[in-house]
Amino acid sequence: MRERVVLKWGGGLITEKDTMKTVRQDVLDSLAAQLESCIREGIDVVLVHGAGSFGHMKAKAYNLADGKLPEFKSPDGTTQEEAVDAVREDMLELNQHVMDALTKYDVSAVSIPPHKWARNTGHDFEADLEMFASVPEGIVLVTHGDVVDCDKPQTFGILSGDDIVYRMATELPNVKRLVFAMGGVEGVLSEPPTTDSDEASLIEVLHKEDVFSQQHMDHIDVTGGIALKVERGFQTAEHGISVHLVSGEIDERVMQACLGNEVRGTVLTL
Ligand code: IP8
Repeated sequence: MRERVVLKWGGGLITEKDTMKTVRQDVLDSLAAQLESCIREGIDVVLVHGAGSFGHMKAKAYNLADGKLPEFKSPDGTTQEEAVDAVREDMLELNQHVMDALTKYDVSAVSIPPHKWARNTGHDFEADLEMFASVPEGIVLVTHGDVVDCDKPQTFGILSGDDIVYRMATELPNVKRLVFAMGGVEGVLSEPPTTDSDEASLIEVLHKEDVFSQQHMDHIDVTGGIALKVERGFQTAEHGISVHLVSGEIDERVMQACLGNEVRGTVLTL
């Protein structure tokens, strides 16, 4: 049986995070080419991508992460239900860019949006991941962060790709590695990348008990930023799976990490 790797392409990597619905085509092309090399090297990849500016901005504007708010009124008159549909559409659009990039590099892939197979949010969301285990060798299974239906009274909520990768990595057979490809950073930094201090340095090996200061950009990001990746990463590592956070913008680091080669980034260690 071929080794399996679960790979997350961060939304902040594949989109311009501050510009509504803008993809970074050069980055998508490079990531797709690296993924193709991985398949050629004989590993199977499950790909989960984030939302970036195709999800977080509208989700924030219409408070979708908090679920149904009976008193909610938006300045433009859009209801939360309309916003749920709009964000799902936008995510399908981003997913299409991802699928097109994969096709361009001859990668065969199938995609299923979480609002069709998952319910509720957080790492214990409800889903039967069995169906994903039967994807044939060499075919990349693709999914992404999404707005999913939730039990009442919440009714809907945001399911992050970071929660999905944890479940895929720990429930699908033969997963050896989880790789987070990120934009703007080379891994986990000792200081937030936005501070003026020169102190921010890459933590190459992050131990579970290590503390690091992290500024969560919650004015943009409705899910958990780097802190959620690290938390889900350690939960994954507890199942004996290696977890690596790397830059998706430099050289072929994502490919190297997926192949299990040593590469600059952050490795999580229990
Ligand atoms: O970017 C968030 O997914 P993430 C999904 O993987 C939406 O955390 C729709 C904001």
